[in-house]
Amino acid sequence: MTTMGFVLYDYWRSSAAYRVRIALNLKGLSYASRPVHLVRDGGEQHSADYQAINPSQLVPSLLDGERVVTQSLAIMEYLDETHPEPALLPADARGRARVRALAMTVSSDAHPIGNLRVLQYLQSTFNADELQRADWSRHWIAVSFTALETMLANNAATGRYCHGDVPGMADACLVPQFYNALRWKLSLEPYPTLQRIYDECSALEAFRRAAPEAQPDAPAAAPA
Ligand SMILES: N[C@@H](CCC(=O)N[C@@H](CS)C(=O)NCC(=O)O)C(=O)O
Repeated sequence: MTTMGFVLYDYWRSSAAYRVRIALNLKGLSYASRPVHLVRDGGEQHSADYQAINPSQLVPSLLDGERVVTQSLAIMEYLDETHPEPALLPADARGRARVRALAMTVSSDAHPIGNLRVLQYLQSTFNADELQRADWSRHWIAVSFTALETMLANNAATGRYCHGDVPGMADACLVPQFYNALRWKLSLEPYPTLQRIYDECSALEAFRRAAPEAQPDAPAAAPA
């Protein structure tokens, strides 16, 4: 089904926005992308206009008509409740708890400490240089990836994707974080299950269209 009326405040390299792009694509929901440049002019997320939409000064924000929904996980659950098919969460409570736990290992544990504003604060307040900031990012992604690898490997509920054979909310969180890991050149050898699921997802059109380099605001030659 295709529904008009969604506007996504987006940034090509935002992994939280990337999650929502995947979710919208998986559901076949069309949307208009409204890029918020996170770096130019000190970051458009800090402008008064954008703060009126999202006081957290973070992307993504989703406009559904007049209604603003923020927080990527809340947005994905909102989409799932308003457009149930295909589902991003399993039908059973235990399955939903597992998928949310996988998703939150990315969104609550790994992602916030590697966010742009954290890296900027490390630089401005503690003089952390580029190599130190890259080390920081790799370290915290590795901590969460170690947990995720254990949660996913040898678990009967893991299938072709994070939960069974249908891609869903956990995959929409894993893939963007895996993209971040590639960007920071984290060694991925210790995470064969994550790599396998990333490869499976990357073969799907919904994920390919959501990829940073496929976004309208991506620079022509996207930086590494
Ligand atoms: N918990 C939020 C996190 C959103 C977030 O951190 N977005 C990043 C981009 S991935 C951002 O806007 N960063 C801007 C900044 O750090 O100033 C969500 O899941 O939506």
